[in-house]
Amino acid sequence: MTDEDRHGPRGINDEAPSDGDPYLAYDESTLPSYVGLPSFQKRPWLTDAAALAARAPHVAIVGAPFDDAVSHRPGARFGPRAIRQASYHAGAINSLQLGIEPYEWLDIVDAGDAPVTPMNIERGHEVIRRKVLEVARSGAIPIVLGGDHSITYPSASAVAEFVAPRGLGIVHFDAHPDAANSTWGNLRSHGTPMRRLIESGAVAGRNFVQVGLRGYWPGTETLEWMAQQGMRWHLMTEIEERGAEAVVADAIAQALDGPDVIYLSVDVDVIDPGMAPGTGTPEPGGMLTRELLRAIRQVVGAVELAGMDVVEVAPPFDHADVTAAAAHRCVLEAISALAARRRDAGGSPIRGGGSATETSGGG
Ligand SMILES: [Mn+2]
Repeated sequence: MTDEDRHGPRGINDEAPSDGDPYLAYDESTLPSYVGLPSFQKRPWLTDAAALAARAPHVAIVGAPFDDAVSHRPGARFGPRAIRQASYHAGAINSLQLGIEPYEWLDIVDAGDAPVTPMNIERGHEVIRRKVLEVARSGAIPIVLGGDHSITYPSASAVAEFVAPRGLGIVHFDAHPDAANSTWGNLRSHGTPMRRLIESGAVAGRNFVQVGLRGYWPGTETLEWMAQQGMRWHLMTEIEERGAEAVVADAIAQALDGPDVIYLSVDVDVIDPGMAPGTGTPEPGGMLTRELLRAIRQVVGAVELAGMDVVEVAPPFDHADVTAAAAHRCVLEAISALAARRRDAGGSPIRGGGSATETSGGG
């Protein structure tokens, strides 16, 4: 242990301090996850655009607490808070899956929530679009916590605008394709964002790749439209037959067939509702949580990630926070894979970023 470490904030697995005031031994980042403000993983809460631009973090969490566009059970507006709280870790984290401590390689902040208000879909989408664009322009990869899936329209539009003229591919995990033209006449529902993204030119249909589709929706008219756009999709039955890893490898190649950067959209309802019941339109027969977490490591490890969202966590229908925890780990897996990419590309570790000491809240 170095001198610097000895005099820095203590983690819960460090020995008791032998000097100084023991009652001041822990700072905000190393106190337990249930103490203090629930920013994502207790990362610095940095909502101001100028401060964000000055810091230029590698990754910024963005909340999109919006669910005015759902067709069935509401509640995803409470998703960002539930996901932020679904952690028992404080201080540094160590990915056992990837053998890396992400904060040693990436500066990660929580940029707060887009300033949505209820009962106004257009306004909600516009403030989400602006917030995500602001984060992308700071140099950070935005990781957006939904919110219903309609938020992918403004969020991925902002990322597409930022990366232009480079093309953007989308890998989309979901039970549903969300590519209908309208839902009871509404063009901005959570059943339509993927069609809007293709129609607006934000992403080419042939680079829009969906994984995990199943159930009884949509009808053939929508599927025909999707095929006409060149969209590629992989049904849950294909995962059952070929295994997720082979299917996800195909999805990555299809999304990158032209573009060289990827937006990853994860609807938590791609997971079987037995493992993720807290969602608005549950569809039995989905992926295992562990399959999805592995798939996220696979995607983020293989592509240049420009943005990501995790959506449709509806806490009122959750049990024991199991769905929120799955969504939270989707984010941690992506962060860990981003860190591993930086390391494996010969990048340098960083110091600080809010918590430099070794600590963990295992148990
Ligand atoms: Mn969806």
